Amino acid sequence: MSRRTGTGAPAARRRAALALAAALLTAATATACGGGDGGGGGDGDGGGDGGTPELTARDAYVPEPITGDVAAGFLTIDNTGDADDALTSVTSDAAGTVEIHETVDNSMRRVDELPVPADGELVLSRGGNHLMLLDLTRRPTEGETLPLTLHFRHSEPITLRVPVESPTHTGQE
Ligand SMILES: [Cu+2]
Repeated sequence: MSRRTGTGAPAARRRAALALAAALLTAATATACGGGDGGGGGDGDGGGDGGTPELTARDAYVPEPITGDVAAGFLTIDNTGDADDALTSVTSDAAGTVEIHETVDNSMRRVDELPVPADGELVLSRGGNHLMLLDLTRRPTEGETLPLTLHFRHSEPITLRVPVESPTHTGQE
């Protein structure tokens, strides 16, 4: 157990945390989090046609993490409106940082935002897009809830109490 304090290497610590999280994300065959491998996506969304996005969040959960370093978050955001929106950031009193990750070719990477298309949905689920809660204030345990606030490009923020489920919970049933 080498415990390092204040050597100013948060990147290394974060990398380790992300690798751990990757392992937690089930058989997603996820190798590792690309952590900071920019990329930038670059498929700008087409802005609205003057319509309005109507967002609701459902089926949110956080599997109980094995350590207190990092936890994953999953949920679905429905857009019943007639304009596109995008999830641009997530915040939580329970975590210092919440990152938005996507999974491409079986590896995860951080993205700046994810689209919530008009009359569509954004699904965050195991093996796919997900949230990564870093710098947790303490290890969440099954049965409690965590506060999570979703921020969007156009819509008002949505604040949730997200239940902490068993480590193997999938949200399917
Ligand atoms: Cu990830």
